[in-house]
Amino acid sequence: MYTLYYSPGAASLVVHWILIELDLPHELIQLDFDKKEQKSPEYLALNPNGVVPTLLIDGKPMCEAAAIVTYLADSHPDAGLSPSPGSETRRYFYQWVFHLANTVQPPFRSWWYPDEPAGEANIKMVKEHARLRVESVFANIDTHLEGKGPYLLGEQLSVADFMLVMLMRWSRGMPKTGLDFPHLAKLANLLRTRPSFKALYAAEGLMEWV
Ligand SMILES: N[C@@H](CCC(=O)N[C@@H](CS)C(=O)NCC(=O)O)C(=O)O
Repeated sequence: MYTLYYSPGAASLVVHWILIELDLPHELIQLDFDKKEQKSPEYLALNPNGVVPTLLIDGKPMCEAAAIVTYLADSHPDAGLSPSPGSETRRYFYQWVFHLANTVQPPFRSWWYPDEPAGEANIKMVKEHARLRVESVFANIDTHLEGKGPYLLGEQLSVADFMLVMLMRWSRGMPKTGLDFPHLAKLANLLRTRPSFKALYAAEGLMEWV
């Protein structure tokens, strides 16, 4: 049994989406960020960083969105959302999942929490740097997809693609969004037409970026 601590549209979104995609029974616990519920002592005992997602698996907490979706995909190999460990495709799967988590996701944290890196006085500069960084990494991924798409692993859909689409969604308020890159847009549209996307939006009460 799975229990997901989430906030609508946050980094928990990809975990929620994969739980739906894999048709895994799960319970949802929404944390109210306005009330700072993610910083409560009870929640910090599960996730000391005070962020979502946390997934309880048989009552034990697991953190980090990219790690969780990789684990879920590996635990349900029949769905084919992660290549077999040891295979050549798996090599590139690791490359993409780590790239998304290590290189693409951090500037989004700066974009959405712009006071964190250098305080209130530097918000404008931090946001400008974050959006330039996102544009640059999105441009590189778009070039990759142009030659080797439609998914990050070519014809093989994987949880890395779901993660990428979540990150693209976070760019919706930027001057140049993920959808302005043609091959990223093509990938996003392939995933946004999946029934799981509609179910995810209904469950989280999301309206924008459909
Ligand atoms: N590396 C973490 C990052 C999680 C993260 O930054 N989550 C944000 C929402 S997108 C959060 O919980 N923010 C609330 C806060 O920082 O107080 C992961 O991928 O799971």
